Amino acid sequence: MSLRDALKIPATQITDEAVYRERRRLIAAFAAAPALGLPGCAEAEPPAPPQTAVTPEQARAGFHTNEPLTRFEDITSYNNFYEFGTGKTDPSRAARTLRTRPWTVAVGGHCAKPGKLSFDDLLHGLTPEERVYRLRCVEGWSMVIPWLGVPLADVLKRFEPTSQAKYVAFTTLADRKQMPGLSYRALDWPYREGLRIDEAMHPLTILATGLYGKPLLQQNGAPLRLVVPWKYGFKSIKSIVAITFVEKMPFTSWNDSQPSEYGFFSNVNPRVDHPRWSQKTERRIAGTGSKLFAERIPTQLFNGYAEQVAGLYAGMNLKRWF
Ligand SMILES: Nc1nc2c(c(=O)[nH]1)N[C@H]1C(S)=C(S)[C@@H](COP(=O)(O)O)O[C@H]1N2
Ligand SMILES: [Mo]
Repeated sequence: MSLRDALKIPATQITDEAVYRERRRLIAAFAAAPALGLPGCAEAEPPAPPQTAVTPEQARAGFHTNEPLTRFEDITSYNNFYEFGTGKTDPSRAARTLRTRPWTVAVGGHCAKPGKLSFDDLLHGLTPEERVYRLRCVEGWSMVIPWLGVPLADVLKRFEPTSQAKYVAFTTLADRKQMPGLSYRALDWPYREGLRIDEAMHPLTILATGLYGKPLLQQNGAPLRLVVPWKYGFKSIKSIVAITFVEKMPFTSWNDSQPSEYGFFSNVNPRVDHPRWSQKTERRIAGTGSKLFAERIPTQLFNGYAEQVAGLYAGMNLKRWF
């Protein structure tokens, strides 16, 4: 199945110059509009996603960046993985107890072909491709990582989601024997995350299996984790054991823990501050020598991927749906 089929977009729209121009207009509108939406916009449910698409060429332009890469040793030693402790250096020390083979992922919900699959079956026929993406964490730091990953869409479409599949819910393993952090109720375990179906099917969204050409280490979410480069880091759920197609916006761990601080969408947006800190700038983990952080830089709308993803949120009040 082609990308176009997966997104159910007529061919005319994909090649249509007008679609491209409309996307440029939307990006400009997002950039110019005040953070607050129009008065009176108090929707209870998010608006239906618009039917927009990026061409494979436009998507590919998002797969690479010339920015300096974060060092392997920093990507693998400065982590958030609360199942192994809440300190940034806890996971690299504690996650060795996570056994990543054999590994099964249960895929079900609103789909024609649910199944329980091993890690290898899940990736059958797909060769992980290198994609250099920025990972933006909510607390003001970011990394530039050469991920190895497969498009999540290519995996999902095999299970034949039905029209009731409006969202995709993801669940991390929760095994007290392997994950010491589960003894503390830092979050309502298991760790859960979710995407709207069009976000899940977007070509920038990948299931990552490695970085710097090597299989993922446990602290980065082995054997497979989500990477959604235009969203804050907590959407990148690690060590996934279940993927479920659902009709309603699913439970997500951080939204459950602090609903006023973490929304369902969590798109990187410098104009929507976290209640306890500004989201306008970030520090790259791109230090040299003994320095971990580079100088502060302005955070970009959608983490710099507006060209590829702004169309998904056309007409949506990004302050209300943060
Ligand atoms: N299961 C699980 N996934 C998780 C987390 C977690 O605590 N548990 N932390 C999230 C957060 S807050 C961030 S910033 C990223 C960090 O990914 P990294 O350690 O590979 O940089 O993982 C996300 N995925
Ligand atoms: Mo994060």
